[in-house]
Amino acid sequence: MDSRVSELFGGCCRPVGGGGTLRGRGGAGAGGGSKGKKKSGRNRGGKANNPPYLPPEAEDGNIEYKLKLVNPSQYRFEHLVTQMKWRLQEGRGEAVYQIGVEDNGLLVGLSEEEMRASLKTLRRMAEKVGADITILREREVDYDSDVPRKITEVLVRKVPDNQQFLDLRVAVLGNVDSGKSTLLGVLTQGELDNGRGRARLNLFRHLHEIQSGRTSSISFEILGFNSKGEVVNYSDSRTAEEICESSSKMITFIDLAGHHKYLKTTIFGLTSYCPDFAMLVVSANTGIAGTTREHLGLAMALKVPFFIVVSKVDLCSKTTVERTVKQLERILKQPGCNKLPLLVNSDDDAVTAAQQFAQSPNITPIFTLSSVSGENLDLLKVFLNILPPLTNSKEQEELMQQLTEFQVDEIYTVPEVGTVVGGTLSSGICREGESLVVGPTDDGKFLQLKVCSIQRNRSACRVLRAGQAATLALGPFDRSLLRKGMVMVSPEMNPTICSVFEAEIVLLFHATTFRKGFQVTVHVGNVRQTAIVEKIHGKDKLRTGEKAVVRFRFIKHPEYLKIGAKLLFREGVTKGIGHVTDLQAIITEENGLEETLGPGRLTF
Ligand SMILES: Nc1nc2c(ncn2[C@@H]2O[C@H](COP(=O)(O)OP(=O)(O)OP(=O)(O)O)[C@@H](O)[C@H]2O)c(=O)[nH]1
Ligand SMILES: [Mg+2]
Repeated sequence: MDSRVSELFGGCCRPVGGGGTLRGRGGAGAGGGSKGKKKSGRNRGGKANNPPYLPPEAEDGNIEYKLKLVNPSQYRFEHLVTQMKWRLQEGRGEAVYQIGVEDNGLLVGLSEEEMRASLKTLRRMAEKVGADITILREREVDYDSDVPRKITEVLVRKVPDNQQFLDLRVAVLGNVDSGKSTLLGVLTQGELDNGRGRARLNLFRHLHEIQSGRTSSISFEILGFNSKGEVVNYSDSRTAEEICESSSKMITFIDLAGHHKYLKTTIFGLTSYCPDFAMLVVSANTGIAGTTREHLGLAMALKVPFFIVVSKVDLCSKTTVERTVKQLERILKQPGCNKLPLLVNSDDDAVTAAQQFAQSPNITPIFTLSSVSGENLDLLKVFLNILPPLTNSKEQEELMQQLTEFQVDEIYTVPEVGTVVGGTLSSGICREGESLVVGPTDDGKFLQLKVCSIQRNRSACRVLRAGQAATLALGPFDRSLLRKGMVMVSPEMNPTICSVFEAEIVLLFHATTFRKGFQVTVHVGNVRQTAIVEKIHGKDKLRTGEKAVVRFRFIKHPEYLKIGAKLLFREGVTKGIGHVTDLQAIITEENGLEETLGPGRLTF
């Protein structure tokens, strides 16, 4: 992590001039057609009458180029179907086909007749693998020919089977009152806001339904898309269960608090719920204010790819909106951020944004919209519909092969159900009725328990797979033995726990100097505890921007940590980031070895 990210946390904004903002480069049509020629961007086609190109087709990933698919032989058809299965696997159930494009990226284009026949074949292929197709965009290419030729970009999405929809988590960040909850209310309920919190109220009522559920400071909202790419939300479904049943893809938004006094909870939301992406909401009329910069810094520090929504454009003039966008572009281009802003103004831009964003974490799409007038809301939906997962099926399979590990983020007592924990399955598979161990307790033990039932998105689920968030009912298990930050793992795992660990850190901001004896709140995944700085290797103090390997000791109880885990710490204005490099393992009778409670033996 670049230490210059500290500018976002504590330093001031340093404007830099120059270009670099991408304004809708178009995907299939980039550089093709009159619109494309005016645009700038990495994948641009080039001068007029020169053949426009996309980057050459990648072997892996979920994007396939096909020049044409006219009347394939049976043998070729079977081959095409196998290939589609592979592309869908790469995109965890989603693939994008560019028709009329050669493997080297040359945008050749097809006549209307050829395109019609090719799409017919594509539809047959999709049917064969149990998928639906949706046309994302069509473009004309006009170089070197009088006859108009077309490129068509098609989304292929598998119809869900057995709750196996694609599930993406998006953490929602931004200053207090920037319109986060309102935007989520509008997206998930399907009704516009009145500017006085009506959409937000809808959401609160919805929260009320799950009274025994999540805390009021972190809430979850779901937005589904069906295999045809249409929105599935509460406007036509009554329950979360119905939404899940009709969706092929589910976006779970993690609504976080904007106010500074809830920063700890907001950090917890970002570190423990493992969001795939973050959405930073900035109010057009206030611009970068309050906690915006800090939230941006958090997403950067935790390497969560983020996009930006400039909200409330109905409240101000075009000039004010432009000023806010410029302000954001400046901060994004600063050396500490090094991002390439991409302003989304059309459906075409939204498709490009989703594809480019997934390919390069440096691209930062910016939307300008209103939750009251609904302006540009559709562009955000187009983007969310196409936004691909960052891991492919193979990586997902590998995670599922590992031993079961569930992070405990929330604990509740539900009448007639008993103790319930909420959190994420970070590896393996968890089934109803499974026996696991939970810990570490204050004295470093792991306790046996049984998973009585599992719920995802408030509907029953028999099998939980790695990467999925859920609530698990533990029956009569004593709630007072549990705390946030614990893990529930397979009994055969024998997890390493520690009170003392080392981390390579960079101090992002500190008012004076950071030295031995200093106490900070450490966040590592779902672990949040005060730790004391025991040693700074090779130095006796650290200043802002400096790096070092530091030894920390948790002050209350041991924790389950992993080498390589991202770490974030803060105390007042002091902030730092890094990763865990070593653990001083505590070895107890319970994990099958000798008893050396307290500072134990080094395992490295
Ligand atoms: N005119 C207008 N008002 C909006 C828009 N979006 C939100 N608001 C209003 O702004 C106010 C604050 O919105 P919230 O959604 O509660 O803001 P928030 O970002 O969730 O705030 P915290 O949860 O406190 O961090 C509400 O009164 C909304 O009605 C918009 O696009 N246009
Ligand atoms: Mg809110």
